[in-house]
Amino acid sequence: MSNVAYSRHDDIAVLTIQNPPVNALSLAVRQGLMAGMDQAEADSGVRAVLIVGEGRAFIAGADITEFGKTPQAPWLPDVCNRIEASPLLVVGSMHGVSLGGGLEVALAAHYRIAQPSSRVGLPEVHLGLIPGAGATQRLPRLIGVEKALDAITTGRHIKAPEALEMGIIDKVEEGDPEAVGLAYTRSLLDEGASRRAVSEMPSPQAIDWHAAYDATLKKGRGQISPAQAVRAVQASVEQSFEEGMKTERQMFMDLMKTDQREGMIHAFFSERAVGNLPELKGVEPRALQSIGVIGGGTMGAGIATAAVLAGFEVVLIEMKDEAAAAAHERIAGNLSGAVKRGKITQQKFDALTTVALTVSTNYDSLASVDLVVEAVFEDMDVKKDVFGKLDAVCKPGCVLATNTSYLDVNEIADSTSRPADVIGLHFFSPAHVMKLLEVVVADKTAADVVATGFALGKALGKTSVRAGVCDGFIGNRILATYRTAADHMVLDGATPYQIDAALEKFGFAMGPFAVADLAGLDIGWMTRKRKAPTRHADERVPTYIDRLCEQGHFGQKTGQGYYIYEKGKRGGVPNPAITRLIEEEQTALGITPRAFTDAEIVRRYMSAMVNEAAKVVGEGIAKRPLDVDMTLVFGYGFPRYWGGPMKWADLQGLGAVLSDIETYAQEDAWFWQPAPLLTKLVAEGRTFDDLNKEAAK
Ligand code: 3H9
Repeated sequence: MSNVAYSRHDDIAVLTIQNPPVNALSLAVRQGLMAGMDQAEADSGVRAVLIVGEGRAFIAGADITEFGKTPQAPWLPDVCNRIEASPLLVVGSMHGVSLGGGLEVALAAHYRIAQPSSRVGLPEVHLGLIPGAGATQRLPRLIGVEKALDAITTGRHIKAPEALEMGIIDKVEEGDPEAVGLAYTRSLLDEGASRRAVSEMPSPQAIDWHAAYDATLKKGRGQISPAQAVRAVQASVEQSFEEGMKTERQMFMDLMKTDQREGMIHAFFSERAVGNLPELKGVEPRALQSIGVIGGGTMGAGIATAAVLAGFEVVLIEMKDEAAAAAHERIAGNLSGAVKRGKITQQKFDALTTVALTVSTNYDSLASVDLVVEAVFEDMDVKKDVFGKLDAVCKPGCVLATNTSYLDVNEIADSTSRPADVIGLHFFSPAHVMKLLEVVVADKTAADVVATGFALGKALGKTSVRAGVCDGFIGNRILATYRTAADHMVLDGATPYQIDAALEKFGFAMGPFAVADLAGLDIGWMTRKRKAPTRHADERVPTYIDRLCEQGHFGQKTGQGYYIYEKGKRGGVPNPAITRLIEEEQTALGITPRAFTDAEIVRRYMSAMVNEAAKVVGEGIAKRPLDVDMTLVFGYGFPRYWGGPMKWADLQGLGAVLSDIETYAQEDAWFWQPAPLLTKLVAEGRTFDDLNKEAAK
């Protein structure tokens, strides 16, 4: 059955794409477009063709589910060339989104009209690809190289009014897409407008390709597709249209075979699967209108900021008047950042800081809220005290959430009279910016409370991941392990600076030591003290950094940590005191430092991460490997183009990762105990992705 309907309105043929939910360009749609063009040209009296999409979008692009399979004819570039070459006048009427191949179909049309609310874009780079159906050749001819490079290398969604200004579309008009498209086509016919093929427009002007390529490569932190896009656009200047199309096709096919393409498509689907939990099927979340926040420090203020921005009424509780005033100021500061970035108006700012937000020192103000998030000091007794007060004042059915990063949510829940209403909602700082939310499900948490946690995450624009209860949940537990691997390498001879540089080259936003400085070294110091009594005798724990903390140096906030930070300067320079402290510890432990290659640093760091992640999945703390992948990508700066650590491990081959772990275990059998799940998968010849697929059945 064709997914493209043919209809006729006087001398205009209308091709309506019908492939829900987003009109992806599947084989049937490509065949339907070809057949529709043939029919229109054979239909006597037809002078023009209008292409529209049914449902919520014009076309969201090529069908991503077909990637990795042998491409079947007709290929999309040929479909686009077929449309453009038609002797009839072809018009595209766009609504919703027109992305990737969807915009390429529109660029093959001779004229484009769009709804004011619609968006266009070429997001292929976010899938590890470049546009593969002519956009790298047509767009520069239509709007010039610089604007085309901006659209193609960023993959950003461009709103119709801006697209009009850029010259991507010809007209913006509100109305039914078919009706508006027909009226526009009619006016073009009446004016005697001629066919206008973008491929026949003159070649665009060259730019400094070297500089553009280098800048794009650097910005992508190792991601190759945006830089390849620069090369493809270069071909639009230096080659004929036909040759340029061949160059683009070759690059597209080459990128299709890369690990980065696989990683990014894994991320695309995992991002959508992460909130799709079998336990939530058919479970309705509780109604959410007002949110309470306990504690107005950086975290509490960030959560309150995110909540007012999402339209919730917020009641924030602080202990004293001065702290309440400081919390209000912090939230206002966050919101004025949103005004500066043009995200909200000054008028909205005024409403959010007055009407939507109440700051109080009285718990009774929480009597009618639907959900409370506690973000007070990380101490079990303090938390239990807060939950006791919440238990007393909150209405029945109110969700009681803790933002703890590692404390036992079961213990907190059991300290109340309503453990089924208690859940962990672990935000990441700054909470109004960071995308990740760990929804921590305790033993007695009710299913509709879990659903409410996910609903809140969605309303706040977060990517929410389900986690079970353990020390550190998914993210911080894995972080503790790979951080330890980095610490061990420092003791053995790699410098923190070499480690940071190697991991940044691998694609992390920041290396682990720069991150520690940013988060505050006092956090790790406190954790080491907390864990000291239960530490196993074989555990290697470096203490050199404790010496720095003892002197009151906690990283960026005090100006000194692994790096020294000068006021007004971005980033820091290596701290010579650290080098000295490391040498002293090596001497005390009788270690002769050895050299590490960058490759070994990455391998050890990643092996530690994957091994702990496999334990987290094996123990059911994360339900699926993809939950770990999304936690690391959205909360820990893991390079999206690897898809996440579990996907990275699949791409390396699990056997190779296990064999590395077994090799490292010969030096430190305590730290490098292979995860039973990893050993099992290797023995069975299966991958982490097999587990994801089984969970989706
Ligand atoms: C390309 O075009 C290459 C060409 O240059 C060259 C080819 C030769 N294919 O996100 P949602 C599914 S590359 C298949 O939840 P929203 C999605 O998985 C492509 N399926 O909704 C989900 O399925 P389910 C360039 C797709 O409203 C459902 O649709 N295009 C595709 O939040 C709803 O999606 C892109 O990269 C697809 N192309 O967002 C666009 N797109 O219900 C990628 C969506 O089973 N897509 N699905 O979970 C998006 O950015 C968003 O999905 C979109 C809608 C903005 C469209």
